[in-house]
Amino acid sequence: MGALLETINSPADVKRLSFAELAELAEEIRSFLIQTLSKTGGHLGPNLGVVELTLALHYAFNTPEDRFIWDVSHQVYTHKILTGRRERFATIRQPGGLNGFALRTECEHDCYGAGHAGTALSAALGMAVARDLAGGNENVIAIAGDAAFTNGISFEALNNIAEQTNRLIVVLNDNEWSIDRNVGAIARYFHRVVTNEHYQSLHKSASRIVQKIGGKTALNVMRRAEEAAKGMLWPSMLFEEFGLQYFGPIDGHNIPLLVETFQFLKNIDRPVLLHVLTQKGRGFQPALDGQKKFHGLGPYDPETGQTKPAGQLTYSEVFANTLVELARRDERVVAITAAMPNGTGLDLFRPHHPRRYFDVGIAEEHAVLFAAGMATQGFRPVCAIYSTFLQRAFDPIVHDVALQKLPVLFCMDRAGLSGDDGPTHHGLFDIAYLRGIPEMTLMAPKDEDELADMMKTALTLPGPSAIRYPRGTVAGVTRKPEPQLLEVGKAEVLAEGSDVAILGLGPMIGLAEELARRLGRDGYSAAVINPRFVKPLDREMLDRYAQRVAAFVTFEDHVKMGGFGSAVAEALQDLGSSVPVVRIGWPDRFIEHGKVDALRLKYGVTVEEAETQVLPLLAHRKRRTLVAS
Ligand SMILES: Cc1ncc(C[n+]2csc(CCOP(=O)(O)OP(=O)(O)O)c2C)c(N)n1
Repeated sequence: MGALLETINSPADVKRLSFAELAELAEEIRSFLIQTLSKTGGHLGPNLGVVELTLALHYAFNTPEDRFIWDVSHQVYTHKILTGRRERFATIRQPGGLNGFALRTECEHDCYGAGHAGTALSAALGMAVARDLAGGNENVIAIAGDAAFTNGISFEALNNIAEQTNRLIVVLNDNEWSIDRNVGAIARYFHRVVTNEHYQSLHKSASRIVQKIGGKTALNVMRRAEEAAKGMLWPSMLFEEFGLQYFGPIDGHNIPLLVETFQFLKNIDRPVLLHVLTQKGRGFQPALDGQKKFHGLGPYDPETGQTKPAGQLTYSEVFANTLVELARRDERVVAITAAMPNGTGLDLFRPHHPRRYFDVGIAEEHAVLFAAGMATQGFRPVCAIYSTFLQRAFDPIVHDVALQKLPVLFCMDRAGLSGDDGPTHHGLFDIAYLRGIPEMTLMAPKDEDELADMMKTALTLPGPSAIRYPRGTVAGVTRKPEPQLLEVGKAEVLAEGSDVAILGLGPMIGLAEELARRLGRDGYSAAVINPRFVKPLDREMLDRYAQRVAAFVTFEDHVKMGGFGSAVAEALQDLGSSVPVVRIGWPDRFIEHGKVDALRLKYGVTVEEAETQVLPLLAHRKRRTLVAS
């Protein structure tokens, strides 16, 4: 760790440094980030881009009194380092360690938590208005990336800011990247400014003056240069139309300029937007060359940026490859992503069917409505959206897709516990939010071969459907040459049994099989069932087993409340059965970040827990078996 960095234990320590020392500290932080994340993994690129911006913010403002609200908050690593978490920083994203995002419970300097995009402006406005009502004087600063402005909520906030307060600072951190390249009209609008040569030369000379003489004069010169550039480049002045005074764009790596600007903006009695230009991945060539990869990644070589080869295919890749084939046979199939072409695998689909591939930006609600529109015209849209991000689109799924019986397929990647990212990213609620929606068909494949079958099946259905599958690599089963159609609402019985029926949803089938083996060793006859469909549930199968078994066990990688086990219990009650159901899944609380296996153990999402709960329910069966023998 660098000599300056070792002295930084709070924002007050930052304020003691000269600008030259701050620049040095920025470089020390960069190498610290590169080294540390090479072991832990994390959002390297975004964090390398905001080192100077974060230093300047902490230099010019005073948290926790002043409030920083970071959009997504994947870029808060320097903020964590500067706010008393330097020594624990190597624990980031590790079990029991620092979370990878801002977390209110982690530190008083994290005034607002996030993990999903587009929330910062609205939340910051709420804080600013609360301050105004309470007669406070603190500064409220929202820091949001350019891609966050492709999200509707940011614009809903912009529409409202000037009406509600005259003191709010919005920092637009423009690096031209989302995870992939930022897309759409807003991205092009920002890009125009960045690439204009005339602006670039004005900008350079203004920055030079700031560096040479510093102080207010320099800022005025800078502002005049920016004004000239603005007048030419921003005819419609988007933000000014919204009632925010616009400043910039300024160099987001120039600490004196940033500090000077923040100090100036503090005293303006109008909401303002400061446009800063930063370079994602700055200071690490592999990250500059591989923007997508280094947005967020696992451990890597700190010299070369090399990562371990993936080995086994992921569920996302199988999804994408299958969709390529299905789209080849059916021209109505189109694929939609909300700024996640890489994560969902759809960047593999794109070269095969470029005209049928749509990246709509970080805009899940829009993605679903767009899909609904296409479906009304006879297309078969497939929305590839992570389980956690589809939460955003609940109403369009109900009101637009399901109510109108439109055949949109939702492929929900990262369904289940996501591990290192933590509670903002766990996909633990999708069954609960989808299974109550009329017309919906909801499936979970036990392996990659069945994922392909389910996709093929879904594309024949007259209405909406959803498939949930987990993060990570596939089971590695032998694939059929062709996917086959599944009978809707029909479970697959993998092993017959008469004492207990064990249902393992999706890849949780492995736990069901293991429980059956253990119970078998104890002399019980256990049926193992792959439910395939959460909705419609195979009631005929449930009824059949309810006649003979002493208990059902359900395993799911989802919250128990409202999940698959609940669906089974409800169905059994409707069938007039009083056979008990042991439900194994996640409890009614938010699950922290950590390793999946360790968290399963901690929260009882295990075979052992199921065994403990089910054995007392089977005791009388054992006696019978023993007496009979
Ligand atoms: C609602 C939602 N959809 C998708 C994501 C996945 N995601 C995380 S960061 C990111 C890109 C953010 O880009 P930007 O705001 O420009 O910040 P940068 O990483 O470029 O600094 C995306 C799409 C998310 N966090 N939230």
